Amino acid sequence: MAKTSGTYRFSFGPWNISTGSDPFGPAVRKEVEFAKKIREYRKLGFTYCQFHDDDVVPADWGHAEMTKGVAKVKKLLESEGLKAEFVAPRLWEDKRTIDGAFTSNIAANRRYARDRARRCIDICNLMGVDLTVLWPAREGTYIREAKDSAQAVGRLVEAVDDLLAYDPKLRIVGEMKPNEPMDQSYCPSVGHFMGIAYRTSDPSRVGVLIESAHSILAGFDPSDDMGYALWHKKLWGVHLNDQNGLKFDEDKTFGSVDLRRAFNQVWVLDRAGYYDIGIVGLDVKAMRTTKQADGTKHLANSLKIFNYLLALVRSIDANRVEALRQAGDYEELDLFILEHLMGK
Ligand code: XUL
Ligand code: MN
Repeated sequence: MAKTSGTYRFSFGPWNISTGSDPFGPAVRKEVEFAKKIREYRKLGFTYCQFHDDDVVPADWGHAEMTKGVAKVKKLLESEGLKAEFVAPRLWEDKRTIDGAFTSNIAANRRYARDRARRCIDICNLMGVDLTVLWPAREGTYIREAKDSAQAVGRLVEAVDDLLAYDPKLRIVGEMKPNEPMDQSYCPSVGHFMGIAYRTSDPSRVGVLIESAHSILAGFDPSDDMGYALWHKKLWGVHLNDQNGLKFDEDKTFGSVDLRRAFNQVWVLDRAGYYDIGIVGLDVKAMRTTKQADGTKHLANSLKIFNYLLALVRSIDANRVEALRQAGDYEELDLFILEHLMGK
């Protein structure tokens, strides 16, 4: 990837402009047509799109139809000066994935998951991207006795290996989340997926995408998760957002719950030169109360907050931080950071 000298590139997915439906109520905003969503990207300051396979073309299209459909989307992106960041297989909506995809107890359903994921890699190739994301949404259980947990881990390794073999140029990132929709995921954290990555046939092509809300739901600080993955040189994607405590995955505007926690994420990313490594994805959701005309504000606002925090990260007196670290004066460091955040 070309050096961008400190300049970040931003992405989101079409699902981030949503109708506001939730498990307890229907849509409150009209579905925005796909091409119209794509035309919003540049206006909002974004240059990369994230896709699920069926955001690009329906999952039941045959090869010829799929090839044509992908070419159409690629052309649309090009006409807007946009690029795809990744295409991810949506392995959680089809009836064959009700009880898991790669870890289903039913062999035919595991084959469906494998074939659907391979087809997604075909779409990646047609779109000209070398990156896919595995969010193992249903690779877990509602009750412990439902599956063999040790066997499930092996099945996840096999699934990743299958894709690595299917395309020798492909890079795969796992996006881990501890729960929701399942009671308990088999791969709940960044560290869990890292263990899997190192057991695959080519660990150099397996990394992670860290979502702030998912780390918070697991009880971790997202910036520490990022530091962990960065040391391993495996942080190839982020989904920045925010989360108010341990409840359903909220996908709130970046920094809207805990500015200092958001500041720390930007700090860790910027110190590691993430701008040369990956793209900043903002996996944020509008509040249900948001009006149709304001259905993209959460995206623009998240990007704005990122840039405000970036300015704070870059303007902090790093020598003072280091001196306070050396002195072990964390009370003073605490105040120094808070004052910096408050513009004092
Ligand atoms: C799920 C989640 C997904 C993935 C893309 O919580 O974050 O939106 O990011 O499938
Ligand atoms: Mn996400």
